[in-house]
Amino acid sequence: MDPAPAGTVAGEGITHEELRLAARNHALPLEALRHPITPAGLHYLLIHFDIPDVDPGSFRLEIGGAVARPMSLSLDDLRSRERVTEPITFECAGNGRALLDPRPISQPWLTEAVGTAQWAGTHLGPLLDEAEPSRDAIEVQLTALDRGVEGGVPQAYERSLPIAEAGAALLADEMNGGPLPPQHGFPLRLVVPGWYGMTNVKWLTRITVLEEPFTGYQNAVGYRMYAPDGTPGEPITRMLPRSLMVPPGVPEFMTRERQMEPGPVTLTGRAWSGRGPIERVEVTTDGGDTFADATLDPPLGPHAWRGWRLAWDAPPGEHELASRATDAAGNAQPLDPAWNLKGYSNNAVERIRVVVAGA
Ligand SMILES: Nc1nc2c(c(=O)[nH]1)N[C@H]1C(S)=C(S)[C@@H](COP(=O)(O)O)O[C@H]1N2
Ligand SMILES: [Mo]
Repeated sequence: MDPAPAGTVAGEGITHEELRLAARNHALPLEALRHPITPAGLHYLLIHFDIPDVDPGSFRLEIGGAVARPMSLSLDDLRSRERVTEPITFECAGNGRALLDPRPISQPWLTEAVGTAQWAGTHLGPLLDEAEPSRDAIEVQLTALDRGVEGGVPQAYERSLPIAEAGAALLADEMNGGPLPPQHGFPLRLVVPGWYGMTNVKWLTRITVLEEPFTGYQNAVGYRMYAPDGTPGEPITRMLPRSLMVPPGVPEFMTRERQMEPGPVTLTGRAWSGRGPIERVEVTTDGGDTFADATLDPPLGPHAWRGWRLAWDAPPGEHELASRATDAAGNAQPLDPAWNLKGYSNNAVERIRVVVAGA
């Protein structure tokens, strides 16, 4: 075969299938980290199948299974209940996947599958109490209206959640003060603070209380830490700590390498964890040889990312910047990724190359 023409790569790089997923499911542009609340159009997206077409007039949320009083609720019924609004950070469990080597073939996220919106709705806890789960209830099964085939299995998107965690979940019908956009779950979705994104079931239509563990695809097969030999391991639950930086300077179009002038600059970013409040963010400007503690902004809320900042007097030359978050439970971001077969929970630090003029 002829050599690949200059500027092209044969036999490497992402596949067209991954590219199609990446174009459907976009990430947060890193400069959008400057917004404490992510504008809806900049929030990352992950949709396994197609966005379903849902008629809000005939929509019902059914609550059934092992309960004394099954319920069927319209959107108006849900809106008449006590309302809460909260900034909540989401991150896809596959964030960081495309940085693993070898790369698990799936949605090829780099580091930016994250966003924080103001989610509003009503808590699931009081509704579940009214439905009165049986004493043997252990999980709630969450069934959505989008359907497709994954791993050869025809399915509606469905996840389960331990019933002990369900009370804190929000049945959200608003994002950033408006109705849910179609791509974010219109007319109703679940939001489970602190968990990786897959638990935030969009287009939610049925909640089934279970006395046995759910064995559906997205819990039993998907979203587990797989060993290299394909053995499914622990299920994916809460987010590990991660921090990201607003890249300073301006990017080179293709490489995104940053170019900037020498002198004082404030590096800023955001950090989050689903396992405890962020306690510390350290920043390196020399590729990890030394770290300095960033100043943390006041918290936005208990389940939202926390802003951080650090003054840097940028000297001429090439530098590698990175930030590392630690949460109150003592979990810290690793400098290098931990590999797993499906590419979940890679919270290794992000490295940003910067070229400061004047060398
Ligand atoms: N019904 C349904 N809910 C879903 C999904 C889906 O494909 N279908 N994707 C999940 C995944 S993997 C993630 S990361 C989040 C993404 O939420 P967002 O697109 O609103 O950011 O939604 C979750 N809820
Ligand atoms: Mo996800």
